[in-house]
Amino acid sequence: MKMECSVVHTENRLEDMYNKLINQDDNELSTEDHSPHSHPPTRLKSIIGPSVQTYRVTAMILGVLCAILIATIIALCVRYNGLSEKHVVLSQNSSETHSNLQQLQDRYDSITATLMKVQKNFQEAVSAKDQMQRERDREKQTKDLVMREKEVLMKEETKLLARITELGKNCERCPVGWELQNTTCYLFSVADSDQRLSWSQSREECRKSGADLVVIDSQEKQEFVSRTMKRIGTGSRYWHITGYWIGLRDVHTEGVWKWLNGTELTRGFWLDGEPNDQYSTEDCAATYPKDNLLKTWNDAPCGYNLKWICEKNVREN
Ligand code: 2F8
Ligand code: CA
Repeated sequence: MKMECSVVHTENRLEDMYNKLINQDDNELSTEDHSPHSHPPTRLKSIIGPSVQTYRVTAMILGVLCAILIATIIALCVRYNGLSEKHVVLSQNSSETHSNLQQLQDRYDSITATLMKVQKNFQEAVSAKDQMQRERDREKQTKDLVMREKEVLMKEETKLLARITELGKNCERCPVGWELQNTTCYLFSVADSDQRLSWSQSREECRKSGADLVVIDSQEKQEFVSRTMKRIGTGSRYWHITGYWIGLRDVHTEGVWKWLNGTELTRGFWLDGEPNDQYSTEDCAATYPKDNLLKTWNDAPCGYNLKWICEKNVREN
């Protein structure tokens, strides 16, 4: 706009100058030549002849330039208005985008917080699962242990039931507290576990019951006696007082072992290194609870106090 004004102003000034010069020449003409057919004044011609044309062309160019400038300005204004509207729209969009971004940020924060909670819960669940697994393993171990104990108890029960059956049969054929094996009743002197007697006293106790000290003249009897002793248990830490007197001696001839019925021993079930007649005092035989059922005998002094085993035939019905 300023430029436009400046152009107009310059144009006005040029017009003023032109008018002044015309007036000046008119004045000069009035003094020099008043003829209506005379030529224009020489000074004016020399000054404005070509210059006026130039001014006019210049003014036209300037006018065109002004018009272009005005058109440009108008176009720029229009363009500016369009951009302003776009700027407003973009500002609104930016505001909405910012608002959406904020919402998304809030959502992200919320989801992150939820995720943390879920992770925490997951960790707790994993810990709980591990704990449960450990408890389950412990329970399984306990269950296995209980099952093994149950198996042992069931075997024990089976043995006890068999024993009850056997005792039931014994009731009919052997005195109470005696063991039945084939056709013979046996008494292991364990009623009073502290009671121990010499070989002769023990034999006397058997005789009071119509029995005598046991004669172990077969492997079957040896195994039966050994198993029964083991079932009863040792009852002492000192093995040499855990023995039971049997009906075997070498009192008459050292080294010649005879049963009570006078028959000579053919097969003995001696412990390793026995009989050894220690200190030349050991002439009576006893049997001891040992793991090896066929190596349980030892010779001991006949006056030594031990438990004893009696035997007698079953009652005749
Ligand atoms: O070492 C075997 C030996 O052990 C005991 O004596 C320490 C026995 N004594 C008694 O049972 C009294 C021995 O007979 C036996 O030979
Ligand atoms: Ca001995």
